[in-house]
Amino acid sequence: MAQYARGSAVAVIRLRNPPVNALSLAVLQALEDGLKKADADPSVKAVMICGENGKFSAGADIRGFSSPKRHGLGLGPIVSLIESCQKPVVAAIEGVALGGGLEVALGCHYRIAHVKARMGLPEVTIGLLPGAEGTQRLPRLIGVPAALDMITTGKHIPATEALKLGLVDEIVEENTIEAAIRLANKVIGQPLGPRRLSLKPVPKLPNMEAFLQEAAVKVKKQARGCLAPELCFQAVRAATETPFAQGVRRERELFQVLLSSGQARALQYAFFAERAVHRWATPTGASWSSAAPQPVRRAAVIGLGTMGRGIVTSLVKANIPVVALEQDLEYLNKGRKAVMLLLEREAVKMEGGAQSLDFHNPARLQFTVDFDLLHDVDLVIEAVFENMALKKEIFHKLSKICKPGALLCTNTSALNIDEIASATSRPQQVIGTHFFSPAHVMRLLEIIYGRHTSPTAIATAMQLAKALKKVGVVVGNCFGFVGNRMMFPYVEQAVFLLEEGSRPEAVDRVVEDFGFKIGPFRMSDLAGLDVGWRSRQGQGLTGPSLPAGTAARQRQGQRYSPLPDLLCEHGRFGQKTARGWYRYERAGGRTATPDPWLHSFLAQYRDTHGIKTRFIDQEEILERCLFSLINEGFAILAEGIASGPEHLDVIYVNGYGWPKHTGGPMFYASIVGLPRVLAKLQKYSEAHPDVPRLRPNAFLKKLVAAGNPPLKDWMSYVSRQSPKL
Ligand code: 3H9
Repeated sequence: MAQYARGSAVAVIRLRNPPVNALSLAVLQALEDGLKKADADPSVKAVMICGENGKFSAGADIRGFSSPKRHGLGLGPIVSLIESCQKPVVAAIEGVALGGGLEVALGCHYRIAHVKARMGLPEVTIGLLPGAEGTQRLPRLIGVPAALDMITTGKHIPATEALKLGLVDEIVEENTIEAAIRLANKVIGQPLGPRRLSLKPVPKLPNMEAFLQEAAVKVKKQARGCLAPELCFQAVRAATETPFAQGVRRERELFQVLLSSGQARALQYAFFAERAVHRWATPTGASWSSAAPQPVRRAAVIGLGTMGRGIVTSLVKANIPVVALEQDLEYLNKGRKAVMLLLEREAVKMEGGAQSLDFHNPARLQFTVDFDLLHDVDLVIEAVFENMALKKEIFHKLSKICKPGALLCTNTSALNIDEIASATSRPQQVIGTHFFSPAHVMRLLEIIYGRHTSPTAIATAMQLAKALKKVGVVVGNCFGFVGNRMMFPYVEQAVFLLEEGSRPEAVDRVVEDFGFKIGPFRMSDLAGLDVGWRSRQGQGLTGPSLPAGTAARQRQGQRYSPLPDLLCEHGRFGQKTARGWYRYERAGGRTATPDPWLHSFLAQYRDTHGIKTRFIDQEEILERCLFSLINEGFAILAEGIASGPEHLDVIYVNGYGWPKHTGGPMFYASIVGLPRVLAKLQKYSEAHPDVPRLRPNAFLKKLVAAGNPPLKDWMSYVSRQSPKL
């Protein structure tokens, strides 16, 4: 609702819809009523609009877009009504003014903001555009380049930047509401014409056309198949070419196109999925609602390799004092230098610079080789390389040194948490925290509970994720957890496709055209082929421990491709050796070029193994890679490793570069339709009977048999799963 009140000459309209004052139908109605009342009351000389609870408004109610009535569409006319009011209207912006919230403020004649407020038009991030005339008013107020940047990226800007851009008239450090009322009183009687943005021309640029052309190319490139940024661009372009009213009509048309697109639905699903995973639960009944986190006042990180460095940086950025530990002085000094470099770079990007991070202060960041310094930390993150014996040795030591309540985290991408915990005297405090590289940049944190992990430990790890500004997703313990376990079949299919006739660049192109940031082969070159090679050697799949006489393309009766092993034997580790699935300009180079050597190597390989090269079309490439990954997702759900499909989707979108505008793998499967996914898996599985990961999972079959229920109902079928399936 919006509350109307009158004090002296200024009427106050307060947007009220906790927690973020979303502009629901009721709020819009009350806002409209309040405005009409104020306009009609001769004793009212000015109006002030603010929000309840220190927040202006986070915009239209996103849930309304998927309701059959499509609420929120009536906002544009209300913004016009504000602007045409005969009495000055002042917006008092506290907390956030986002989307429709900022559009309301743009309709006001004056805007005053608290110094800590943030503003933005984030509609693009949920697959829409600012549809309440924001694409037409903002460029008139702050110019085309700045408006285009805000609208096509959806970024939030701090009040200080808003002031520089001219988005707000004033910022205040104290009581914003009082300051806004003072301003409203001051401007009573002043002409409103110059304050009505719809009457202003769009500021000219000397080279508008050239600017727009360049911007169009940039937006398209960054959008990677996502529709909203391009349509946002077109709406702003309309502001530069047509009068206000016509621009508004164009904005509405484009808004409708986006609203009815599947992408908006997928992105809105992703928005709520990210919030849903905060409410974690485990099969034993532990959950977010009953578990309380422990405070983390001081942390330690063991191991300053690539992961450890990123984790230390992340903790320092979150203002958590850290002890960083290495095994000897040589590694410590190397690690310290690298961490300092990362922190300096981060400080440059941050408001307040190096001072705000204070990383030269030993009370905030201390480097050591002395384990005893960990005796009083609240949490330890072990980030040494993936070696079970080493990890167990460290955890054994930790359980002797650390104080009784300390949380012991292991950063691992696949190892068994229970086995690591068995090396300690307190397995209830051991938990997996799988960071993604670079750890100070990537948003995902997979949080893995073991058999004995306590609910407090899970709650504390989730709290840590929040403090680090990451999305924590709680999952169960299995080889590869959720993310990597689903990745194995995808990568396996990609390599099988090469055996059968495809090329790395063809597979990568199909996957990247689908919207992935990077295809499986470019990814493998980036990560280093030697990592997987070492792991396969450890598992006895290749290398000296492989029993003599093992068939080249079979392991334990299943199809196996030795291609990645052969590349490693040729010294092709990827970018680091300038050769992998592609060629690079130099060792460490980033520009992948298709490699004729590899093409003839593949041809020779097929000859050696009697494989007839065939043409593989894009559909087959995409389906075999994605559906095998999705199939594994159903196995994970059926086993209770994750508590819902949203968890898998949040992991894939935030940690594996899955295109957000398709919602994530499980949402994508629901859109493709489970019967189709099943039929295709059946077809590919029949063609490749020696590939178990193509065999449709029983849970998928069950959902299809149950009539393809909507994704939100899938989990209700898990417990009823028949053992026969
Ligand atoms: C729009 O305005 C279109 C217009 O152009 C008009 C067209 C005609 N609606 O994120 P949090 C919920 S489109 C409904 O956890 P934080 C959220 O789900 C809109 N619900 O807190 C959560 O619920 P729950 C453009 C919303 O402090 C709770 O509020 N605006 C909305 O970390 C708390 O949220 C946006 O895209 C909403 N608009 O972050 C802004 N917003 O507790 C989207 C939030 O049940 N919102 N909720 O899980 C945000 O970016 C963040 O929520 C915000 C707060 C920064 C505001």
